[in-house]
Amino acid sequence: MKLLLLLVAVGLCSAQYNPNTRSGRTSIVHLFEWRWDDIAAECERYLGPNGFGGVQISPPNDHILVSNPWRPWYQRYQPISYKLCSRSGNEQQFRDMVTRCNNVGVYIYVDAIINHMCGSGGGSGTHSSCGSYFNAGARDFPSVPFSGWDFNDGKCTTGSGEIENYGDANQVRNCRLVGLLDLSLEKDYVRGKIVGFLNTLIDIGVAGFRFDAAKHMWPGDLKAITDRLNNLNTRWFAGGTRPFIFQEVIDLGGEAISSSQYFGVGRVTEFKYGAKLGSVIRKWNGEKLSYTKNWGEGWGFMPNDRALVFIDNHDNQRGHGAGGASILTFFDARLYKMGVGFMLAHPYGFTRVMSSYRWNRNWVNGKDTNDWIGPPSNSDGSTKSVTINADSTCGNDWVCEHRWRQIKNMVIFRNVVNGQPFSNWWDNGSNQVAFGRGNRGFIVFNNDDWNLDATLNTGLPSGNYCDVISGQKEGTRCTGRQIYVDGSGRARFQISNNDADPFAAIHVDAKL
Ligand code: AAO
Repeated sequence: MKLLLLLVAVGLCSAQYNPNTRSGRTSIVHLFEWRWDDIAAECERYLGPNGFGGVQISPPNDHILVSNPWRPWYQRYQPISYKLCSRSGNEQQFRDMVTRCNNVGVYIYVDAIINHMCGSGGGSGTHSSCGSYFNAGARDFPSVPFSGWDFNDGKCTTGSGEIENYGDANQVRNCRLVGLLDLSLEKDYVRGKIVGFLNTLIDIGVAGFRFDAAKHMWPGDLKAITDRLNNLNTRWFAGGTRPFIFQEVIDLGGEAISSSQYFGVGRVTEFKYGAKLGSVIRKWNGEKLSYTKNWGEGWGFMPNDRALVFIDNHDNQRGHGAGGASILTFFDARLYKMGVGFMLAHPYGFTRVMSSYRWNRNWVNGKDTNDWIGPPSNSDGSTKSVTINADSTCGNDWVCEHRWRQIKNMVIFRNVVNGQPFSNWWDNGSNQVAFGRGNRGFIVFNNDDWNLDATLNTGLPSGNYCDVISGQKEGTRCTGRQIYVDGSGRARFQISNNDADPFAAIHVDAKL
């Protein structure tokens, strides 16, 4: 009996909800559209040394090449086959990246596009990243192979064959999402092809998957697929480790499909998180930072141990997907850093940091007509590499939010306070708040239009601390402001509303 209980406990710990990050590493970063060679280098030179747990990569498999508009980022969300050649590199480069990142304890999470193939109007020819022949109109994808039998055309009941009403779960799951040919995941043959693709990736050494468009797949089909996945590669992971699963389900309420239907399969993206926090930090709709005292489940979010949280993602930073105008992005850098800082300090959810490339936005009637623009690229369409400047920022229009001092230091903060309770909350009834994580870390925000000057109970041991937002500890010195915590754990914070970053954070590893 005791052995059985132990086995159950071990099973739960190593289940699909566990991110499988190396012990003490608590966040992943989405290196959107990065090349495999650049990711491998970034794991070694930056992510490993700075405590990042892993990388969500762009879809690694064969995808359509779209010419109008020219090579948009979204072409990678239109699979042609499961061969591993994409805009980010070939199979050899992919394997090399996984090995090099794993070897420095930074694991790879694959964006898996398994709901559909390319759009119905994708044409026929060999315009795919691997040069594979296909014929979208004829539903012919010989490199898998898939044929007409493998799609849901017959099951969809709308006249257009498209999803017309998100209030009807059958439509959402059996019809086409924006024209994308919808795979029939109830078929054992189709499941087998997808399982084969995912198991190939697992055997190469990846640690888990984002299931794209999970809302558009039946949870039972996803369960049947995940149950057939291999355990992770024992070259890097303990025997019996299950792949981490997080599913893209947009649930802002008011539709037929809810996140909770997917909890049996794995974690789920909590889209309310970034939408709400964006409103709070922008002070829209009467929101105040002081209202976040019960942030998390208290705000109607899904259970903590099921949530994958983020401030923005590759869709809603450019008006795709959901969340709307409140979403904070690097374009609003000052507010964005506060938002990401809040997320990384707060215990709720498993955190994902976004890393983007820059493009010129062009607003026309509330829509960015440049929302399609792909990664920085050369004239032949190949993606430019990520260059690193002397000050450790990135060149070639790669934004590298994850390298911003404030964000990188908060990724470290989250590791330092891992497992500690939410504690020592303080607020001024408006937009000045502070909270700690047990006796390991403390953060203070001033999002009001006046100065903050308060002596607060931090819960930290007495001593001099380096604020990791205005600077950081380098050797024995602090490049930013210093905070003195007295013998009773109290410290005075003065944060001007005009500070470059109107927040401060201290933790025990930044004690001087
Ligand atoms: C492209 C072209 C299309 C063309 C198609 C095929 O843009 O014009 O027809 O190719 O040729 C990405 C791009 C798409 C692109 C696609 C394929 O975003 O523009 O289509 O690649 O290249 C829904 C899904 C969600 C999806 C999101 C974009 O539920 O899964 O749309 N995200 C993922 C990826 C995304 C990718 C795909 C899926 C496809 O992250 O990058 O698409 O692989 C409601 C629903 C949401 C729904 C949104 C948008 O949201 O709830 O489920 O997301 O609508 O349709 C308020 C509501 C909120 C609502 C929102 C927007 O906020 O509260 O619920 O308004 O109405």
